[in-house]
Amino acid sequence: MTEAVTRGKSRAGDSLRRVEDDRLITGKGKFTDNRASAGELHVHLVRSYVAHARVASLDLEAARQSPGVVAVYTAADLAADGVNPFPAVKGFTRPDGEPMVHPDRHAIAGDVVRHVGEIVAAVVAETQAQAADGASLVEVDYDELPVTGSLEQAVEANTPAIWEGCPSNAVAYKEFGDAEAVAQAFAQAAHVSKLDLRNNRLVGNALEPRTVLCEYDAETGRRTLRLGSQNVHGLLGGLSATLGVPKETLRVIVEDVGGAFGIKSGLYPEDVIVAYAAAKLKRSIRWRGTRSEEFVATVHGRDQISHAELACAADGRVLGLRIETQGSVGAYPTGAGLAIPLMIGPKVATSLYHVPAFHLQATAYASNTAPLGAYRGAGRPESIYLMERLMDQAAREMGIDPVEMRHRNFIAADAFPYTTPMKEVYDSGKFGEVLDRCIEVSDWNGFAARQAQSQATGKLRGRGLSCYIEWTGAEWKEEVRLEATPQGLTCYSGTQAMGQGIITTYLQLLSESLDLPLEQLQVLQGDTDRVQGMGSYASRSLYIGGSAVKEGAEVFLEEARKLAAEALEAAPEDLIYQDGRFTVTGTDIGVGLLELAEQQPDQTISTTSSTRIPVPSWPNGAQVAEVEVDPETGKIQLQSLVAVDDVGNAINPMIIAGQVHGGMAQALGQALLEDAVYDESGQFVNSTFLDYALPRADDLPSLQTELHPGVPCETNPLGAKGVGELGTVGATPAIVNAVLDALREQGVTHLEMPLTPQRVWAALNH
Ligand code: SMO
Repeated sequence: MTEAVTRGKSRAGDSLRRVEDDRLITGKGKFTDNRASAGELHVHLVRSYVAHARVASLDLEAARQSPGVVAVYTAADLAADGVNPFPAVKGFTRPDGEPMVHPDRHAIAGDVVRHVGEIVAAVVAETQAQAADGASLVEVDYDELPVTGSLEQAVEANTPAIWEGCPSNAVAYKEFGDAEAVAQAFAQAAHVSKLDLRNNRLVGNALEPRTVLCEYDAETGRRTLRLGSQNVHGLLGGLSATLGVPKETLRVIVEDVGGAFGIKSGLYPEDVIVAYAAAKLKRSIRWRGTRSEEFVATVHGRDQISHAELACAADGRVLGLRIETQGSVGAYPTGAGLAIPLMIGPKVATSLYHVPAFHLQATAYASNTAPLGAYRGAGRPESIYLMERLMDQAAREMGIDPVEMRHRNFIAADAFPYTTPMKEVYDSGKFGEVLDRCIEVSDWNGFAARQAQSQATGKLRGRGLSCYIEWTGAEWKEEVRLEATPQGLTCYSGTQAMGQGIITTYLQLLSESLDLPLEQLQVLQGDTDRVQGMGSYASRSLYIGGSAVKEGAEVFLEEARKLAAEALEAAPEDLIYQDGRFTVTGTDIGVGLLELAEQQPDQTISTTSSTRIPVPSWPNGAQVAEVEVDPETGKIQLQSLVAVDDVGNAINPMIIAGQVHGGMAQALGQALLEDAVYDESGQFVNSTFLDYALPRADDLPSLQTELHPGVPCETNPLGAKGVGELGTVGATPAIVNAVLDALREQGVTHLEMPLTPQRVWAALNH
């Protein structure tokens, strides 16, 4: 690790301070809501307060007469103007093998609303306050329908069907592995551990609520949508299909994004409504989401129930694993909402263990709740939580040390490439070494002394462990364009910054490859007119997009070398490139890169290249948590949390540490605090920060993170493994396992997340 620098040259491996931060922490961020647009109008959305109903009537007259109101739209207006439902989600089958059917999702609901917060009308006015006033005058009559208010209700027999043609609310199903082989393994087992648990439903709660601004170009009729999105081209595609207009008539621009974590990766109804109104009224239109709206109208994360059984030999070696998972998709399916329980989670269901026999059945259920989607980890936290709870339980039941239990089951360091029962190929890993290092750093073996100290103050102390691996990726290709002008060099990338420091990381790669100082380099993202690419999610940016940056720099230098050879009348191979300058070997005749750009007819040197990394990376690690529980109140205080991670080659260790820290905090939220609760009538009970608890600074101890060196990824030129979600995947089970360890002597063997003081106290006083 070298000294942090902000100017001059940098390279892979530097803990370069984030170039983004100076601007972001001094109020110079360019978030969508910071941008004023001349003559803009404001939208206020009328949202359903019931979970399931026929919209019997809508009275818009009073709203239309309200001061400042310019227009009021309903589903009928959008339909009359050719707006389509959201693109259908395809490729899934129901439990009976028939193709999945799902109701059309409209930007503004038509006849039926299926969750609280669904939009039934949009009021456009000169000011935000006038739009809100107008919206308050919209009269909606709902004929209420029977409600399936939660996943738990949906999985029960005979609950009200909420999608036509889907009588059981079981909307899609997948099965993996070999049921027969698993049955045989269980028949031979010395011990079987069984576990039922729930993975609590979470709200993403990005620091920046969504704002959508659409500008209308009167001359061309072209619309520019500005918002925080993880994937401008994905959004453009969905928007153009839904609006029924060619992509060329739309442009999507993303500037700064105040946190996304998956929830800003897809098309939202608000995007469609704002773009629709802009064309209809030929004005700029803004929707600014309130925190309350974000609770009920962004996609939610997790929400799964699982039953798992682990068959072991007498020495603790796993013989077989059987899992049944029920995942919620909410009121309407999103691609991610289905893929998470049915495809992505299962990819790591056997985690970093050798599991000889494996069988998994996953079913997705509809309910009258907000749609589910991606949220940091998206399937991997659910699978790893299940596996690590099961590993700890099996170890305890068999009287095996939990560290030893893992060691007996790790995929061996000499077994790579290793093909899992899910047919995934792990390229590299040293799981045993990583765990041993985490045991050492966390002083696992010095626990007894700390436990005695806690006891002396009347507290119960526990230590917990988790080992984890992550599938990362999807959309395995990225394109970059490098463009040198006399002013400097710009790299255009279709991956997307959203606070994760990717610009800094790319600048390091560019500075190293091009041997140029940082002040001559910039990275441009988030504009469908200027970049190509598939955006940022699933920890894909660095190892796919960064690999594309590195290869793009090589392609660019190749082209520049040719141009320099012409300019210097020398053979390309006789040129030496150093410090941004080509020099003819053995002379001082040369030309600088930017100077060379200036000599070109259009004063530009530009190359475009595309890089394919066709396989995932497999970051992995181990975490140890220690907690103190106050038996009087049930309150848990996290005392320490240590992570040792294998992220392959580290491009910026400081940024990685920040990513892991943030992930750990989010994981603590799920473990101890957060739960989006719907009641039986489909009301979202705790949809405000008064009732939905996010982690705060004093919930967290000083976090310790370390990277395990020497396990580069074998399948991309950077040798990097994705890191964005890793901390979240690992910390949740470590914390819960620690709490269960603390309560073990009291006979508590199971608790559901979040481990609130009430739940802990009740378990201690049952
Ligand atoms: S949960 Mo992510 O942005 O794939």
